[in-house]
Amino acid sequence: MGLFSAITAKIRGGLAKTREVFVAGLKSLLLGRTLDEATIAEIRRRLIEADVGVKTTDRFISHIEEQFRAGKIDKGDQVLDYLKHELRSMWPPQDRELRRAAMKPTVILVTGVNGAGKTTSISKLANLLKSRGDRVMLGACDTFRAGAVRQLEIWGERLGIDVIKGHQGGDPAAVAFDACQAAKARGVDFLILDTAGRLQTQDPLMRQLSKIRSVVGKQIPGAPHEVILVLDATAGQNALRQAEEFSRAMGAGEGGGVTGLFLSKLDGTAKGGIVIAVKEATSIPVKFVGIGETPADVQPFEPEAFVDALFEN
Ligand SMILES: Nc1nc2c(ncn2[C@@H]2O[C@H](COP(=O)(O)OP(=O)(O)O)[C@@H](O)[C@H]2O)c(=O)[nH]1
Ligand SMILES: [Mg+2]
Repeated sequence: MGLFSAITAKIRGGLAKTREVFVAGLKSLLLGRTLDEATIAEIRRRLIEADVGVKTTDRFISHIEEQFRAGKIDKGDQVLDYLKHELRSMWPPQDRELRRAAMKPTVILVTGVNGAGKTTSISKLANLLKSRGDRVMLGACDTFRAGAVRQLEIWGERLGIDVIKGHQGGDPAAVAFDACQAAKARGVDFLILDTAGRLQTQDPLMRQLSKIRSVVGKQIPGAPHEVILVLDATAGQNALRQAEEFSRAMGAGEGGGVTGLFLSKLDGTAKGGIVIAVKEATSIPVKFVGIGETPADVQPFEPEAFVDALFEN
């Protein structure tokens, strides 16, 4: 109970904008009100506006219309209860836990477009794992962007976590190789690899990512055990497209594909419905959400806590 309320309190803070704009709007529309067709149309508009996604919104709205026209519901409060209930049951007990290799180290490859929040999210993940008692190492495979290595190094210094690096402009796969060697030699539990931002349409960069994967796989059996795609929650529909296209570009199936999503910057948007749209658009589980700019601003994604944080006052 104590732990649960702590989680809820933190995610509540991160979802403040969404709650104040989207949910508060819904509540003022529905609480204590009698339902009519115009209100149902307005609910639809607000769900779409909050990035909930067309498919899910239409499913909700059809059900509400049906119930309303059949005379089974006539109050706004009943709609709110229905929405909360639907949202809570949307996520099957999916595998949201971070995978862990049978033999350490577990390798996590982090990818996404420029500015999505990869490096920041890595520091959060590293911090979280370290706080759970795991030994973590970072590999600075973003050799492309000036300052990228230094950015990761600074996080490493602050968190007391080793960072393996090469030189700027060097081969990122070579850094990945060195990082694997070091991770094995030092017996760490997790190796997290930062990579340069890329678009799923940039063939050379996607090939570079494949090369990193194959180097890592040769060094450590089954690696990378997780491929985490970082998506910027403020990017709306673009984030959804990235999820679809990255997972296609990275190849699905055994040993391939994106294994989990890190939805960053949820604190920076009033459209937290994106979490729902991502569920609608892809079968890749959201494993973490980012709710601020410091290493502590991370939450494992828990649907119950998420819905509670959205709807409770
Ligand atoms: N508000 C907020 N900002 C974030 C979050 N995650 C990352 N950022 C910011 O997004 C910007 C880009 O992050 P960075 O990690 O450098 O992105 P990268 O290019 O994908 O490595 C930085 O200014 C971060 O502070 C988050 O969860 N919330
Ligand atoms: Mg970066």
